[in-house]
Amino acid sequence: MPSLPVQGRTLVMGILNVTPDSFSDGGRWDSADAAIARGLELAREGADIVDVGGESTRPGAARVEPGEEVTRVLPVVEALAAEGVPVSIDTMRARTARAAVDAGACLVNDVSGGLADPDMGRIVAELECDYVAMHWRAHSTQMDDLDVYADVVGEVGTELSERIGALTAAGVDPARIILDPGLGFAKVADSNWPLLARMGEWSGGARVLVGASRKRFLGAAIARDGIDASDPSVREHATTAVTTLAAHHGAWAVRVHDARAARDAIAVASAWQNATSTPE
Ligand code: PMM
Repeated sequence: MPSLPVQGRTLVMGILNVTPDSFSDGGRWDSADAAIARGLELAREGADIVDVGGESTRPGAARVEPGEEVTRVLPVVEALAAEGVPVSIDTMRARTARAAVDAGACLVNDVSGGLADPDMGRIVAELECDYVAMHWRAHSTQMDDLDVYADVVGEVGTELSERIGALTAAGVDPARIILDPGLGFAKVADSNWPLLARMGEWSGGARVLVGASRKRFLGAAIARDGIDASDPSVREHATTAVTTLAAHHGAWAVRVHDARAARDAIAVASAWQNATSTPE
């Protein structure tokens, strides 16, 4: 089974949504064959990990039946792992996480940080795999109403610490937990930027995953006359800018649609960083 790479640079997690309705790539890879081909392409283009998801979490999305989620993701996880591609499973359900890890996934990416399924902590502890705990307040039908913070950095930090407490109480090794600020989840435009700019304050030294790719808050930042930033693909250059900055500030990984652009940005950030520490 392929395992998580260790590279000494920010890793690239390529997004592979096997769904009909995700906000940027929904419907493009919703047959197993198309999804597997896309996963292999992401790996060729530089993704260190391919993140396979079978349930859209775009704002307003309805939940998918558990059986349908497993049917969508399992053949894709199995085929990519068999080809030696490190795979993460993007799910809020412990049952899907277990099936995917049994099929070869090496990382569980849970946008709810264990809040959506009370069995998640126990199952991840049993699976002994790495686990992304993302900051989350509610399912997609309600999340935009929960962008209510007096101090977004402090509150996200506190709520993530509570998740770490619950997960470790369920037996998860804290060193296995990667934190994610949940950009766009219960965060409309302005709440996202302090979480990026002040990563060290809410993360408490844990590994950080940044998932900004093509999200609405980037569209809001780049909107100007002549630019229709309501189309997610128009936000790609802004995504690459975030990747460069996230890599410069030591993010463990970025979760992106365009793996090649992310690898180029990370290479630039590494070259810059190396030059600052090399004597003239
Ligand atoms: N965003 C989406 C889905 N899964 N997982 C993590 N860890 N972090 C994110 O920000 C995140 C995620 C929604 O975006 P998509 O529809 O492009 O997958």
